[in-house]
Amino acid sequence: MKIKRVEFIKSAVKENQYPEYDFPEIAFAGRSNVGKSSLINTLIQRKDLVKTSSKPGCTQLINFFLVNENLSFVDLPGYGYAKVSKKIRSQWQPMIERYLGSRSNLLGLILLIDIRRDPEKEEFEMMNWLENHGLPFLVVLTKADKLSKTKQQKRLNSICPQLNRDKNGVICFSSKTKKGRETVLGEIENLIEWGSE
Ligand SMILES: Nc1nc2c(ncn2[C@@H]2O[C@H](COP(=O)(O)OP(=O)(O)OP(=O)(O)O)[C@@H](O)[C@H]2O)c(=O)[nH]1
Ligand SMILES: [Mg+2]
Repeated sequence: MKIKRVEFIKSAVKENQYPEYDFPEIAFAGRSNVGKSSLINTLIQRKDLVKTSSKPGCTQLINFFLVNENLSFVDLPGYGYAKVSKKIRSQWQPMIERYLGSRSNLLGLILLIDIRRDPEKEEFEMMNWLENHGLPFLVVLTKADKLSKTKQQKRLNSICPQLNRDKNGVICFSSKTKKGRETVLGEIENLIEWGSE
């Protein structure tokens, strides 16, 4: 897939603020600071169209981007970051759940996990929810550049059985080196094809 044009459409909290278009939509979810916004920037080859930060809790709203005028990417706020105030955290969870539960053009989700961490309760809860709702998802292991190639393989071998997935459904990725970019784009294309059948 060639990405030619990307526009930021809007930020939203509630359903009535989501864009009204019904282009196929792919959402990016994962723990705060895992690299969701950076992954989107890498896919669309823009350094900073999506705001990123070394401080967790950067993305606080649901952000919609229109790609090639016919595909939508959604950057979700991260979960699991303890230092965000309880009030903000208590608003994020329902915001994400409402989005996932109500968005009819949502075709699939990219679930990001830091390659150096094991999946935890939040990831298992998210995967259960996705499986129960029949929403296909791809797992991307982020920040692969932080490990040597051998260690990346070791982490892949350790994480795949924990997720009960084979290696085809788990991609090693780095927004620093762009490793995995083409694979993620290819998988997004598969999701779109699958969704249009
Ligand atoms: N080395 C390295 N750093 C990365 C990578 N991806 C993201 N980062 C860094 O990790 C930090 C968080 O990245 P973001 O893309 O803002 O993370 P996020 O998941 O959107 O975070 P929230 O919006 O807070 O949920 C930033 O300092 C990024 O530069 C990567 O592949 N490699
Ligand atoms: Mg972000």
